[in-house]
Amino acid sequence: MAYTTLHFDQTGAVATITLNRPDVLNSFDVTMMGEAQDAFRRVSADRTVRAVVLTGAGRGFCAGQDLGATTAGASAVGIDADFVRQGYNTLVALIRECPKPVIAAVNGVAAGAGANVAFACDFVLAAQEVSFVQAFVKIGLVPDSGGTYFLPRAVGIHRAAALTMLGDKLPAERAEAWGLVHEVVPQTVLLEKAQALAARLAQMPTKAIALTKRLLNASATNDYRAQLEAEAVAQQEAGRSQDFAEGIAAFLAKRPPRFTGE
Ligand code: T3D
Repeated sequence: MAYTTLHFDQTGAVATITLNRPDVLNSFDVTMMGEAQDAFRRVSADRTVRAVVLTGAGRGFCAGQDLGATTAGASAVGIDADFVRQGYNTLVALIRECPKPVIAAVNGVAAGAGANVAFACDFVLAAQEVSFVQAFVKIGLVPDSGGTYFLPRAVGIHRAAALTMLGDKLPAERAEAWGLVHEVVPQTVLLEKAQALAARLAQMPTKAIALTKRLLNASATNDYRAQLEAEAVAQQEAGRSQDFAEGIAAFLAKRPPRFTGE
């Protein structure tokens, strides 16, 4: 697919997806949603990609739904649940189920679904001056894109209530203190840092990382016995990978491992 609303770049084993509708702070229209979904399907399927960076062009990361192109604007009956299912729900599932680590490099404001798409990523790096806004309530909507799932788990029910019911800006440094952001860095080095982290992850045992991500996803709903069982099954799979054999061989030979992701 040739993209018109995002840039797709692959350097070595790191893919970088850059949302590119800067005039509207990279808010989602139907085209960008389709292209973002296609890009995540592509990186998931491509064995040469072993880590992914998601960022935005210009001064925003993503301002959620393009309010000039919402289904409410296009239809007298308002928003259709299928629009959300086929759009945001699918995109968030593609990120959570991507068998590669996904890093959000939040270069500018992340609002509405844009904030929650960032929180759906495995790592969130944010520039110092960035803020996250659960903007939905300001226009009479509820949080979507997994906001009511990820936020209470990350920050607790009361902070989640304040964020989602008030819709105030959450500055990057407070988001870091609350555990929503992995690291806050100066804007000038954000992309460099995100790509360096991705390059590091891309040299690690990709299969074990994919299985770890699957376990972390499952932990939100499993009880501890079910989670122990899931770990046993995943360990069997990891323990039959070429990277496990390489990890053991490298350890015994006292040399750095050369993981291939297989
Ligand atoms: O179908 C459905 O709708 C269901 C799905 C819903 C999912 C959602 O994400 S709902 C939430 C949608 N997003 C918002 O409500 C955020 C709206 N934007 C803002 O509140 C503010 O723009 C920000 C807090 C994000 C940033 O403020 P600021 O002062 O830094 O920038 P600005 O001046 O407001 O925006 C810059 C430009 O981007 C401006 O255009 P202009 O005047 O320069 O031509 C503004 O209109 C445009 N823009 C910003 N956000 C959106 C947008 N245009 C369309 N849609 C947007 N979401």
